[in-house]
Amino acid sequence: MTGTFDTDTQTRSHSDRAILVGLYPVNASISPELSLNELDSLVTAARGTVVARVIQRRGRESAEGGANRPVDPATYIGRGKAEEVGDLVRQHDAGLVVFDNELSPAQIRELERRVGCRVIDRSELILDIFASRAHSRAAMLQVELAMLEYTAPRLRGMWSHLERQAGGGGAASGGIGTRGPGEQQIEIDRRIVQRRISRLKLELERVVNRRERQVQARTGRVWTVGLVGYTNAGKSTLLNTLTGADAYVADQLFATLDTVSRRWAVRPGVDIPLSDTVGFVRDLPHHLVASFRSTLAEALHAELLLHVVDASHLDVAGQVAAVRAVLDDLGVDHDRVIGVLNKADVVADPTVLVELRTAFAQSVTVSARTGQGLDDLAKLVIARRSQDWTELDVVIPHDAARVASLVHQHGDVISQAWEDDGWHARISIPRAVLWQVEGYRVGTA
Ligand SMILES: Nc1nc2c(ncn2[C@@H]2O[C@H](COP(=O)(O)OP(=O)(O)OP(=O)(O)O)[C@@H](O)[C@H]2O)c(=O)[nH]1
Ligand SMILES: [Mg+2]
Repeated sequence: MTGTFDTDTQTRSHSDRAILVGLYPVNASISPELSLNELDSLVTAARGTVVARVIQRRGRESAEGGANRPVDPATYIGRGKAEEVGDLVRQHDAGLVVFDNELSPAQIRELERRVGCRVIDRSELILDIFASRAHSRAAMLQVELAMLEYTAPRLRGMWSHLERQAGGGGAASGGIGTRGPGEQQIEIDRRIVQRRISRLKLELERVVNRRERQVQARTGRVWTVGLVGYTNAGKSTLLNTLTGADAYVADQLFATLDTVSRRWAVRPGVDIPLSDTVGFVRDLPHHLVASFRSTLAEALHAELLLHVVDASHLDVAGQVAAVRAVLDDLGVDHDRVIGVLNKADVVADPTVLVELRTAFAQSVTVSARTGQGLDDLAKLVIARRSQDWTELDVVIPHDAARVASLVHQHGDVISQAWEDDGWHARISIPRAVLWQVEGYRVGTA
């Protein structure tokens, strides 16, 4: 798939030089600077360079206008401002204008005409990053699906525009013979797109189901932990530190697109499957949320979720709120979430941590980089698990191999010895399977 920016460094010229534009109400919930900082990081993640920023303010956010109300329906930011952006494009030799706001296909066309280069919005930029990062079959399917679903209404938009053109004659509009060839072509394109979307959805379901079965077969476990959080919060770093894995870590947005699962030895003899997943972002294009739902679902199935937070980030409260909104949307119960306040090593103001703690029912302050707080995290997780699990001593006779293998499949062996009368072990197992070993229990509980 082709990216928004030229990746070939030889030809990198004006096409990777971008200008950011944002329109914000005076009482916006997020500061325009912070919002554009994030857009800047997104452009960097797509291998572009930001050469200028334009902020446009408009009146207070009104109930009926919503956050996305344009200054002018045709140009979104107004003609004067569009002209200003056009001047900047020429002055900086830019090849792309990226809007922080969502634009309609008609607005994009009008703006491109006025500023003299390609115009995209934040959603399209995010789709572009995902497209260039997708490697696994599931991720590629999800990205293609999101892109097609993004394209489908645009084809519709073009179609209605042609319809208007063809139907210019008043009463005759829509009658036989008024359908132009362009319109027919778009109608066909739409059908092709719809068919492809259905096929992708089916295939995606198959891939995800297969993977779920593999994960289940591999772990055979009922109690797992999932990492969730804003992009760049440090989820993959935490996975690596805790499990010794080598998941890809980078100071860029959306470094991870796939779910990976590794064993985390929370204490000797006890390991728990821990899974990493795609990061969240404010106003994630809903097509992406929808198509990544299946990947997210894998992580969200976990009994316990660790919401990893970059406590050093300027907009940490906004990021926590954005993640929570997605979790709520996916029906995750807050009780199942522990806050992991990460990057404590670079938090300048400790009062931030105090405030953040109040946002979670339960939380722990850590640094995935220095290892600070990770013991506390493990203890917290063990404590949570012990609500669903129990520890006991058993003696299982050598001829009861079925029971021993049940213990190995579902539980953990904390200590063991083989003696004449059988296998002596201290084990930890889910309460759900306790009845199957109850008969072999020895000593006090
Ligand atoms: N100072 C500091 N930096 C950290 C810490 N944890 C992670 N980082 C850095 O934060 C950046 C992002 O880390 P990742 O682990 O890739 O973050 P992620 O949450 O997996 O991000 P995505 O996969 O993009 O969603 C990297 O540059 C890490 O080195 C930490 O505890 N302290
Ligand atoms: Mg990651």
